[in-house]
Formats: sequence, C-alpha cells, structure tokens
Amino acid sequence: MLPKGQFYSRNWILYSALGQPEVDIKSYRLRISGNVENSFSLTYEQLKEKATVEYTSDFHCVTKWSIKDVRWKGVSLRALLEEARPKGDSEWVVFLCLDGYSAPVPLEDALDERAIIAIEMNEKPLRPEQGFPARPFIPHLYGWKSAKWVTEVHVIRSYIDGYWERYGYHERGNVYLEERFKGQEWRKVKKSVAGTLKAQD
Ligand SMILES: Nc1nc2c(c(=O)[nH]1)N[C@H]1C(S)=C(S)[C@@H](COP(=O)(O)O)O[C@H]1N2
Ligand SMILES: [Mo]
Repeated sequence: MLPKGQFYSRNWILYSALGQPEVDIKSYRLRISGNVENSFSLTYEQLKEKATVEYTSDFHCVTKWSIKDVRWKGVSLRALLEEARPKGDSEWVVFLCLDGYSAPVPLEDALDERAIIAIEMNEKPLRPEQGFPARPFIPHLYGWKSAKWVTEVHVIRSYIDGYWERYGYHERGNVYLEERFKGQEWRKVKKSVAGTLKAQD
C-alpha cells in the first residue's frame, strides 16, 4: 500500500548531494564498528557470499516519489550487527559513506528483519550512480536513509545528525508515520503481521 503523501513514479531520481565518488572495489571494505564488542570489515566478495536476503519492496523518497516493487538483495543488517555485538547502551546506527554522506537510524530499525545492506537491485549489482557496491535499505524508512556508497555501519550511543538531518529532516524517517521533518511528535510503532514496523493506530 502506498503510504500517505506519496505517488508512484516510473523513474528513479538519482541523487548525489556530495558528488559521485570513485570506488576501487579491490580496496573497498564495509566496516561494522563503533560502540560494539567485535568490530570487523568485509570485502565486496564477502558481502556477495553473505547476501542471502531477497524480497520485493517499494522505495519511498521523502520528496514524495515512490518506486513500486523493487527487487532487493542484500546482507541481513541484523546478522551483521549480531556478529558485531553492540554494547548495551547502544541506541543508534549511523551509515557513513565514501562521498562523506551520512544517515542515522535507530538501532531498533536497523535490527528489523528486512533491514539489509543491499548489493543488488532488480537482479543486478547496483550501478555506480545507484551506490555500488552497497547501500542500506530499510523498507519502512524514507529513501534518504538508504545511504549510497556506504563504507561503515557505525553503532553509537546517542543520536547525531547526518547529511539531511542537519537541514531539518527527521531523525527516524518512518514512511508510515510520515516522519518527514524534525519537530514532529514521535509516535509509537508496532510490529505488523508482516513483521514490518508500522504506525500505531
Ligand atoms: N551518498 C548518498 N546517498 C544518498 C543520497 C545522496 O545524495 N548521497 N541521496 C538519498 C536520497 S534523498 C534518496 S531518495 C536516495 C535516492 O536513490 P537513487 O539516487 O538511487 O535514486 O538515495 C539516498 N542516498
Ligand atoms: Mo530522497
């Protein structure tokens, strides 16, 4: 179901607020780090081996365009975080990227069973302009949290702004609660039958 305030578009609008970085895939690593017991990093080859989560889900940009039925494939973010073992006082995760872009999400949302580090869209590796080699994807959060060219999943104790949050975009960005801008009251979320975080009625 299309969340409130969104419309379906046929075409993606490709964003690169800080420019498109050069990626050297041989030296590329995805690092799981920060306030964790066991930080580690993975090569692109290792990400491909671990990419076992696949599903179809819409993509929603906060500027109101949505793309219907994108086929996603990636690595379970929950599995990566479980391996890294966040310390007990951890509450947020910030995605850090090769171009300097960043985006925070609550640890709870990063642990959602459908949260992934995506390496394929529609059965193909991400194109360079789509964030190759990897970008997080969390179906119930707006697209700006899907940070392209991600290099680090950094676990932190308390909230910090990322690139768009500095301009007033919402800390969490839940599409079903229409969390577009900061200053909105934080409503509670509940688990829907599908296992996805949805608005509390
Ligand atoms: N590194 C980086 N990631 C980014 C952005 C960006 O400018 N730089 N834009 C975000 C926004 S606002 C959206 S809607 C999506 C758009 O994805 P697309 O560029 O693949 O269409 O990427 C997100 N990830
Ligand atoms: Mo966006």
